[in-house]
Amino acid sequence: MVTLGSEVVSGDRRVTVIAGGVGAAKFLRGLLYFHPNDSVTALVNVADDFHLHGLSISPDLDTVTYTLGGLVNPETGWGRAEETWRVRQELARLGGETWFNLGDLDLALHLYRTQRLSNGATLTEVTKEISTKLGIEARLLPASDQQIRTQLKVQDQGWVDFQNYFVAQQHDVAIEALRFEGIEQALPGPEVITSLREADIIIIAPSNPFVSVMPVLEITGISETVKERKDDVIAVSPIVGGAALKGPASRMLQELGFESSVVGIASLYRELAGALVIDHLDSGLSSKVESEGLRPVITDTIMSDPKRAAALAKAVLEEI
Ligand code: FO1
Repeated sequence: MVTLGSEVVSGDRRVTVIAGGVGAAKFLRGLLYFHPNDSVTALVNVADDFHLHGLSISPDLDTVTYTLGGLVNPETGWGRAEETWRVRQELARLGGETWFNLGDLDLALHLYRTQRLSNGATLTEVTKEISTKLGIEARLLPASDQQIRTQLKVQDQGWVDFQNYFVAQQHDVAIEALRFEGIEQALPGPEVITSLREADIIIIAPSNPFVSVMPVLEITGISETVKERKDDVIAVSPIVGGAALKGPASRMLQELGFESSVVGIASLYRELAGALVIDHLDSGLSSKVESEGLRPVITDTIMSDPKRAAALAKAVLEEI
């Protein structure tokens, strides 16, 4: 790291970020604001992926792609800005499935991906094609080219698919367990392990540890590789002041038997990361984070705009 007056220049260290959806996308956009874009790789969760209307939908990859391509809907953090909904309206008229909101512009991406996959391209290849066309210089890698599907055991319902839990039921139901269908057979994408081995820094993004980070880490060889690099791994807590900024991470921690705070996050990452970035609001818990074996790094972690996200990413790079 080179310091020029008050300006910090982050050099061209290779950074690999383990990423879920909205939180990770905001963090990556902040990082790319100042770090050489071609030195950054995002390993993106694919266990939220599913099929609807015969289309292959990859929500986390698309959230990262749209955010880094400057196309994301700023209100939701997913989907396209300036979206229109004519197809959805017509589907509703026909009595089709409209619980998962696919806008007209977004549909073009799913059509393209589905067509390319049915032609025999891999998800890694299609992701590269799309990100290149959208002018993204960072490398976006699906964690696997094989199908992995998160399922949650919901009280009184049994096992349900992730998007049913997350979108159709608005994650407003209690869960008892989770599993990743297909993960035993899945292999890491072709460049995934190399990107972890060659990275100077590995960052676990502020994503849900259970449904965004774990389904990446549990793919054969990934957690082993991350553990070997533990001293170069830093995680950013998605929990601030005891609550998740978005999504069900906080209640999942509780329901799955962990402390619903940065201490619960530290206990999940204790074998994987050397340091955990926590918010000033949680500074009172830093000694407990330390007791879990992670070095606490205290900074502002709320990414309310891209500049704050960049400041967070800078603080993370300065720590390792
Ligand atoms: N999230 C929602 O809460 N409701 C939706 O209708 C919805 C549609 C959607 C369409 C495309 C896409 O790429 C993402 C979409 N998401 C939607 C977000 C997504 O399902 C979740 O944020 C992630 O899977 C969790 O990381």
